[in-house]
Amino acid sequence: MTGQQTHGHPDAAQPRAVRRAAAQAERDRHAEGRRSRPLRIALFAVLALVIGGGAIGLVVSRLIGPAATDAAAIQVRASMGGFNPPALTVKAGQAVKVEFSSTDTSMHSDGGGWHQFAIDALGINWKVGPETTKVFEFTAPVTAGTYSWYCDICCGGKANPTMQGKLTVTT
Ligand SMILES: [Cu+2]
Repeated sequence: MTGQQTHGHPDAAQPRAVRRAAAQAERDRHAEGRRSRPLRIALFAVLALVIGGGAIGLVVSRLIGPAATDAAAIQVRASMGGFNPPALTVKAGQAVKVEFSSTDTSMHSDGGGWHQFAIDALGINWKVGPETTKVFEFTAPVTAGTYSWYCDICCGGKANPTMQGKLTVTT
């Protein structure tokens, strides 16, 4: 019993200290509240941007496929939906660089995400795997004309109009 009473004296001083600390904490909280509201909004905006941007980026990357590795090359992207672009125009005799990509994933049961870019008359037969990009080169014929290209891997093969495109050679 006496042991507890010896603590009586420090205990008596504590409430004042506690009150002071509480008042200080209250003032701090007010100051904090005023300061951190715009800060919290900014933080939220940044978080929303990062998360939203990441999600959008993921969707976009799924739609447009792998990033181009050669900015100087003509970009041709293939998916089950078709070729993008579905037509190209080049100059006769021109050295042409094409970056060909597949935007489809390997989850596609029809072709496994592989696509082809073939022009029999020009000896072109390029293939790319799922979500893969590859740079190819060819020299355009010296005479003007139009050539059809096709993909015979997916979607019923080259008979499918979505798996076709047109190369126009101009003089
Ligand atoms: Cu295809």
